[in-house]
Amino acid sequence: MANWHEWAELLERVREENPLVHNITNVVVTNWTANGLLALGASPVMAYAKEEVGEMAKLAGALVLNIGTLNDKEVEAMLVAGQAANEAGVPVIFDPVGAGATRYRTETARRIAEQVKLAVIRGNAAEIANMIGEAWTIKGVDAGGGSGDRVALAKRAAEQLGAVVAITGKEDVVADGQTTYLIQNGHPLLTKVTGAGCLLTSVIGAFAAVERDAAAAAVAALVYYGVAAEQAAAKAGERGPGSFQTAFLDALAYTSVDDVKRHGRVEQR
Ligand code: ATP
Ligand code: TZP
Ligand code: MG
Ligand code: MG
Repeated sequence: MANWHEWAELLERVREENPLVHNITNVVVTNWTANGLLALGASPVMAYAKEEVGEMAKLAGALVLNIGTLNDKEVEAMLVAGQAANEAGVPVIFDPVGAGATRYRTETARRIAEQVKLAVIRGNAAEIANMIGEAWTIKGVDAGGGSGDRVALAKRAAEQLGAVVAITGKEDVVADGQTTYLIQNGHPLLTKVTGAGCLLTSVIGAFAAVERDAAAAAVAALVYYGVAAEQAAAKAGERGPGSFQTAFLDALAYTSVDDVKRHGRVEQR
């Protein structure tokens, strides 16, 4: 494995380059995503109209597509933006929120993956399984009680979808078809903050904007995010999810490359 400690330094590159991240995301997490990207040191923009998304995507360092509260108009804009980003060589990161919960979500997630070249797809195990036609229980937008080999699932999905796949949960798995990485950082309180996954997908976008190796960008983003959550939980976890959420936003800003190298738990499989 390329030394993941080297990849951890991408955090500094994000902060130096302050990349523009174009998000077409859901109504639940819009403000949280913008604030999280600002705390990290990236520059967020949300733009949804099909009349402008192609132009915006081409200006950005990365495009993030998220189907959390999808509708036809937005999906059309996602396809326009995705294709413009592909033409301009801008990496596209996809969050298939709720794929498998309804037919519309599953079909849309697959359609986006077919029509747009995706650099990274990040979701819970159920969403990723359903994208490749495998059954896995899902409860609304949250991972259901399904169980299975998540490492093997990530590998299959990366091969079939031709993208780096990140499956998150208690333990995160990143697969690029050849190599698989396991990241053991994070905190259970992240599951009590809506949009913790969605913001993470946009954070991967910020890292992908400064690093063309999408697996390196995804691993670096995940380990940074998990370490930030651990620091936030140590400071404010006892007070509950509200205090944790605020502390986590702060931790996204102050977590350093050194913290990530010191506390990161990454293995290659
Ligand atoms: P879900 O739809 O299942 O809620 P999500 O899209 O919100 O998923 P998560 O899988 O919860 O996304 O991942 C968001 C972040 O939370 C990741 O950094 C992940 O490592 C972390 N995380 C999730 N569950 C746990 C846990 N039980 N312990 C530690 N970290 C966790
Ligand atoms: N409903 C539709 S999108 C959304 C909810 C609750 C946010 C999901 O965010 P995450 O990051 O998957 O927890
Ligand atoms: Mg969640
Ligand atoms: Mg999610």
